[in-house]
Amino acid sequence: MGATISGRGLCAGLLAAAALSLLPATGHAQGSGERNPFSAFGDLFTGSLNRQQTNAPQQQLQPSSPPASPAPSSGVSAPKEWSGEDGASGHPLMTASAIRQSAANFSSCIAGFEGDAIRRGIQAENFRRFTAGLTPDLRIMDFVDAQPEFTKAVWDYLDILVTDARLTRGRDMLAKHAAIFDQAEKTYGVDRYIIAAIWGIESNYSTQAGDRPVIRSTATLACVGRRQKYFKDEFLAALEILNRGDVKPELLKGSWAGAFGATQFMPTAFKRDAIDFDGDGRRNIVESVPDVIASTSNKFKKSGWQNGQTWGYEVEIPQRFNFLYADRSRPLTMAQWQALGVKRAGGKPFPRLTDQAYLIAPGGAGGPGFLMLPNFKAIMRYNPSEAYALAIGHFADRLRGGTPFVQTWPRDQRVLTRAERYELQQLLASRGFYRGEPDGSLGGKTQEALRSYQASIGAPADGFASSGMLDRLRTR
Ligand SMILES: [Ca+2]
Repeated sequence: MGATISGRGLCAGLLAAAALSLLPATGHAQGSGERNPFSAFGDLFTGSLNRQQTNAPQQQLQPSSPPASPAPSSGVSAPKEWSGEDGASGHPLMTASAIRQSAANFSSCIAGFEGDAIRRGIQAENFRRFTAGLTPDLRIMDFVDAQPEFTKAVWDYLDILVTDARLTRGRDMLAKHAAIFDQAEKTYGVDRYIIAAIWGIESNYSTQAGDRPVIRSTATLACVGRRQKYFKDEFLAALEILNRGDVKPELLKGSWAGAFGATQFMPTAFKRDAIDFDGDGRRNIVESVPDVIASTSNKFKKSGWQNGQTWGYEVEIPQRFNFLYADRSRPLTMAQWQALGVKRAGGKPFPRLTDQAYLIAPGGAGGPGFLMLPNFKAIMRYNPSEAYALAIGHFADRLRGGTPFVQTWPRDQRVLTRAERYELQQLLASRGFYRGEPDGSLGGKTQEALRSYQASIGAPADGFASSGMLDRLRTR
């Protein structure tokens, strides 16, 4: 499973890499597959981040050589914007020739889904209407296997996502739709500020929800590339949306992986969780604010959101702390954390000392710590990236009137590029700390190796692969 892909387009891989630097050990292993068809980190940050960040990542994704012409025998002219290159995953279905072959076979592939569509209650006539003239969007194949060279630190994402403009807009939306939020909170028991944060970060309050037709994207992915089985279900679920008339065909647009609407539901998630809250008979998460708020609240409720609790706390980690405690598989009670010297930032007490939480330190020993309560996992079920979930939780707190984080981030540090990550692994291997094959991705083995190295030089063993650590490895 590539760690750099998401349906949210170009920046997602960057965020995924940031998430990698957060918790490599567990990040690699998971991936709900729900909104996250490719990467362990999911469909990250649609609109807002993409659009603000488009330039750099797009440059990265420019083909290094001129796009190859489609094979003359294919009979399909591939969209010009596809690089025409083999995918980086090395998957046999991601080679340029396999992509061309699948594209040539696209119409018959789609026609082959008619029986399944009919079994789902879609009339043959509708199936043909919804799929008439459909062509593959091969540009998506570049996104599927993209491996961004440069990555951003978690504080960069927080800067980009938690802005005054977005907060102001969020407060306006909370005021404007207060009655709907009231009703949804009563019905689903999910904090309105979390829902408003999701809405703001996923689509900047419905203004940036993606512009790729969901039918075309999911059809492409169902017939071309390495995740066809997964996307067949998404494609058929998208057809069901049109067949029921929940969303108008011209408004069913979204990310390249098919996440759509104000809070970016994948079609299967829509099928499972979307709610008609305004009672017009349609579950319309594109146009209806009540449907958006209720559908998103319902999804959170099903993900185990605990009513009346928060997601976690910023904490101060004491000097000489043993960072092996910063392990998401090792929750402790607040009383135990206090006994270890961990304090709530800003001097406030923890409300309940019996709460269980796990510790993360996304900027290493030089940045803030966070104790994460069970609701943090509910946010991560929406999108399995720790950086994403932290941004959502913090945004929600700010909407509620909370302050910015108290502690500073190690802004002098830089997250490593892919080449630097590779070098870090090589250097750790040459010193006997790393035994795996260097691959440029910071998995659990690399983090363990880095911790051992840090301990050997008397540095805090936080496993944070910073530019400073690489410099240190280079020189001794
Ligand atoms: Ca409705």
